[in-house]
Amino acid sequence: MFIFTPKCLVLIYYTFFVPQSLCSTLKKSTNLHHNHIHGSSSSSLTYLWPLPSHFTSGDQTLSINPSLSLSLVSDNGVSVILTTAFDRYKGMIFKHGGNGGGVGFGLVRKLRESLVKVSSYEYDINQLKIIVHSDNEELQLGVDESYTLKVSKSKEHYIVGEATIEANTVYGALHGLETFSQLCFFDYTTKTVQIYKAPWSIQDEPRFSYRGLMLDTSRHYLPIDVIKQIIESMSYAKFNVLHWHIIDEESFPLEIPAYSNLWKGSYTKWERYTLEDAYEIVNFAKMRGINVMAEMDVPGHAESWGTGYPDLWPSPSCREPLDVSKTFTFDVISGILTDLRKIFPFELFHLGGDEVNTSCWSHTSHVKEWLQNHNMTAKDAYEYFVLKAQDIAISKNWTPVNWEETFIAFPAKLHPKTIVHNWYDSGVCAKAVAKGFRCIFSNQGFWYLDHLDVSWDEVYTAEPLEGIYNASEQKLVIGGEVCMWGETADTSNVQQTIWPRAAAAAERLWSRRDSTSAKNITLTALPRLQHFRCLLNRRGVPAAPVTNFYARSAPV
Ligand code: CP6
Repeated sequence: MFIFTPKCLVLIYYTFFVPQSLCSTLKKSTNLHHNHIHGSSSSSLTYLWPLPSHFTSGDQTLSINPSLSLSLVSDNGVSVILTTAFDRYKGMIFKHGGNGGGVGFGLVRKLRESLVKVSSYEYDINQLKIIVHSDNEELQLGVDESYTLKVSKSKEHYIVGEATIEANTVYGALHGLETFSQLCFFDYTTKTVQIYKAPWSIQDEPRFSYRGLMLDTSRHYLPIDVIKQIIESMSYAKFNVLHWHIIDEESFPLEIPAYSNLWKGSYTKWERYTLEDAYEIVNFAKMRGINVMAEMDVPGHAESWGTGYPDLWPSPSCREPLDVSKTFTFDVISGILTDLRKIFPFELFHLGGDEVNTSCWSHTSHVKEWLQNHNMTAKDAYEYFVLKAQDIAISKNWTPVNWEETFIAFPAKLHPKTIVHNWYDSGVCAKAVAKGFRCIFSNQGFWYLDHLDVSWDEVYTAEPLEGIYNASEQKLVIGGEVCMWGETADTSNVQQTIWPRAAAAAERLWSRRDSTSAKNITLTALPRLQHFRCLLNRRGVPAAPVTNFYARSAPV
């Protein structure tokens, strides 16, 4: 339930009704309209986030027809992903109307358009052309996300302007649409949507193929609509993986048909996901170019499994880690993975493996006996458990991802396809790639969003390739991820905690390393990020202010 305290009302006001002008005049450095109207384009900033890898701009201002049409050029039919994305972006671009009245209601606009025949010659850009070279819409790690975007005014006055996105896949085209939408500004004087600094020529591609955000739905349940809002907002910053930390020790909110008592570990029957809910989330994400990587964290962080199946606990007083001595434990893991395979097509699956305290295994008589019979220490049994879970995942055609403790404990035994997920020790990715493993960077000192004392610039300057100099080792760092652990976040504050700092990591992961250097960070990155935060607010995302007085090193 949402409780409407006075603070909430203020928040809702700012979230949904804050006028664009208020948000963009909060800081004198974001006075972009002034710059553009007076044509000092070369000195003004490019208000794109994340910054494209290559771009050139000019000094023309182009108006966009609110009845902008889509021309799709592809080999094989019409892509629903692109047509629905086009409609979504049109809604965002023309949120304020923009056809004379300045009214945001589509109905009013349609009425006016039917009464007054709007000539397309009133506008410079009437059509957005999207060219996609491949009709393969499979979304996997390393999918081609590059695109080019060109916006220009024709030299011949009787031919109108052109806006063209060209990409190899629909997922590159989606990024092109996002960039196009960020070029569009509502001008309060003319009440039209305009693109400044045209002609634009943008050639863009991501620096890293894995750009993730982790959500934890075990510590606090997050309703499906909230997860969808977060996925939608992730696409604005060109994130491409939602790491869904579904289950943990506190609650088991997911339906598993093979072992239907498992979700008895949910908080309440209203705080759980059916497999259909999960499928809906995966599909919603795919429509936005985002993969969902599910996590089943074992053998630690799994106490909630035993609510439905107490046999998974070594004993009533030893509820974690899961009982390594029973075949039933691995039957349940296998059942979960079989059910989840039907829902999660992404090749990566996260098996956790972090923070495992095995001491109560050694203090539980039947487990102790099993260890002795198998000539194992408790640490050996931890390795045995993680590797067995890996084998099950691999047999179901998954690439395993594990938290760094597994690599620290038994690097030579991990399956060579394992992706090591750093969180604690800042040197782990360097060590992992030196041994030939792929790595995901999520260092808790910078990229744990629940650490409210980390300021946006500390998030921004964290570098996944720090200390890794060899080019072939650098390639093994597939990217990074910001983690929104759920102990302190639920529906009421989760988006404010994610944004805008997640966007700082998103630019680090997308844009070229030389454009994200610490130099001039407050001059170029800060006003652009403030602008992006306002864009989030205008699109209905309750992103917090960029700088605050609580953070360790809020820049001036
Ligand atoms: N839950 C799980 C957590 C954390 C981890 N795993 C965690 C540990 C330390 C901090 C924040 C989060 N809450 N399952 C570690 C990967 Cl500071």
